[in-house]
Amino acid sequence: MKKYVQKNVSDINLEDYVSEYEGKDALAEDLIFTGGRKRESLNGLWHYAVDQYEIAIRQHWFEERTHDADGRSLPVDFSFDEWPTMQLPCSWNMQDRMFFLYESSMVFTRKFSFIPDGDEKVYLRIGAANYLVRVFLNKQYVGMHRGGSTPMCFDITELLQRDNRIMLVCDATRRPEQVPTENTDWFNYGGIYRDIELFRVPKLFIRDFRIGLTPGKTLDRIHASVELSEKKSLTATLNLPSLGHEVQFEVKDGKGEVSFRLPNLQLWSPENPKLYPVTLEIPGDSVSDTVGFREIKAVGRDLFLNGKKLFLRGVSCHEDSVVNGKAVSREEAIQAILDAKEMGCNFMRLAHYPHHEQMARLADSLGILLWEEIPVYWAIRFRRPETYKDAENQLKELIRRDYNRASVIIWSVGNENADSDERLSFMRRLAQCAHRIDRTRLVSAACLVSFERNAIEDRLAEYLDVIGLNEYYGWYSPDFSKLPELFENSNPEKPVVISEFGADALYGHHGSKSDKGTEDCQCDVYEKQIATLREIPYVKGMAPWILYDFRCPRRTSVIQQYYNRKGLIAEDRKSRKGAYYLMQKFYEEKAREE
Ligand code: GCB
Repeated sequence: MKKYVQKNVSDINLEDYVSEYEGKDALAEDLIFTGGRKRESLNGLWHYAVDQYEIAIRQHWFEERTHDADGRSLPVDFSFDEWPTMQLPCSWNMQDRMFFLYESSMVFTRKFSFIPDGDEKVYLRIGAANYLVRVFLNKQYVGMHRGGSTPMCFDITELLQRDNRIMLVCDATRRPEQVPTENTDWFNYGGIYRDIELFRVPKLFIRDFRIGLTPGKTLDRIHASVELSEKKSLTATLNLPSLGHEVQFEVKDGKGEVSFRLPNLQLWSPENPKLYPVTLEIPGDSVSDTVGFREIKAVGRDLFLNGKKLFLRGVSCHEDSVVNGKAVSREEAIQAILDAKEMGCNFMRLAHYPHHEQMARLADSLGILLWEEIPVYWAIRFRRPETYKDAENQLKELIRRDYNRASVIIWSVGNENADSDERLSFMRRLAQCAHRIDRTRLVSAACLVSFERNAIEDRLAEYLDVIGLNEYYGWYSPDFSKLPELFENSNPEKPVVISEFGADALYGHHGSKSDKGTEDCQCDVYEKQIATLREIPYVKGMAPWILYDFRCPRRTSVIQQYYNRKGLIAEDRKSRKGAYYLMQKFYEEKAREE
């Protein structure tokens, strides 16, 4: 009792109540390969409380001290099982008007039972929680995760019981040192908004499994690698049943790789999204996946897919839904791909952070190429080593999550940050990291332009394979004649992909071409952009901004009403603006040229 009272009193004067939770971060290396594994879902109704003052962690609610050592009841500020409930996963902003603009901490808790099954390990995996989440199980602190869009795994084997209480404290505060920072051009949805699951694995298990086509002349060589949970040596078996191919290889000290030819392979492409089931087995464990095999290459100023010249007919896309916020449903994800395909796209830029992993799986099976990105976005604090670590970890988590997805061809290490030595060093290290871990994809970023010389000029370009360029001629830069001039003044050694261009338009709002916010003005910008871009030999693709109008607190004009209106389709995902059809016509022509 004495201890508790003292603690409680000291809590109210505690300046640093956070540091005791530091240093137990779930990182990319902690992720486990989940393909083919049985999952036990913890999605469903969770009790919740709004916790603006972070009392849950200040007062150690997870300890559930409701009685003193002599059994006398104590006053407490929580009542877990009487709190209201919320269906997780979700963006809390969409659950109640009261939470619409809430950007701080929320506590979630539930009970669940667990039946142990022999000598196993158990991992808790959360698909994503924005931005910080701290995990507590059965009165113990398990660990935390930073980064609002990538998955995390926690080993909870030792803490699990038959009857369990889990508590998640999710903090959506925007902070300058995070990735992204406090200032973005999208809505900061809070919550545990992707699946919460348990995975049981044997003591010695397959932690990571990667497979893909080896870049080269013959395009029939497969490369696979495995990482075990322990530094053991054994024989692994890889099986591609539909090709009648099985191969065994040695794993030494927990790591192994194999390379072999498959002459009767059909390559994956948007036109022929051929996928093969594959399994990997070690004694006592096995995983599986469904994968496509393709080669993406940049040579000089050209892009090649499976040895054939490629033009990226793309569109950018946010993860944002009027109804579900950032927790877009599977149906909405499918619809986004189909709306893009109907416009003639073979490519989507998933801006500006890792979207739900289902997106790349759907892109694999529906046939669309992807650019995936981490939120190294406006005003990153490039000097802070911890900020770099956070960004690099998000990149590694994304690559680990989606390595086996044939649809993903580009990792983007960031978007629009002003030139400085710190920015160059930060983003160069990220690009080098992506290249080091993945030799089968291209690395890009939305690069810079020199305004004095009006030319594409970015010191970062040296470390990239593709130069991404966001340009808003006809919109933020009203003098459109500067765009052809920019291209004339530039002589890039690498393919350029226009990662953004666009203009705002409120669906159904008409006027003159110079009336900002009308469809007519948006169409005018698109017509000029298309006419210019189609003539530039080194422009090897484009991803206009953006497929759907999306929520954004920065956008307060009468036209915008808290939406960025640059969508080719309105936020209802139905109303197509005139510019959608202009792009469709252009992409039809482009496709015919191929
Ligand atoms: C940009 C940003 C994007 C914004 C867009 C705009 O350059 O990359 O995130 O939403 O411009 O609409 O201003």
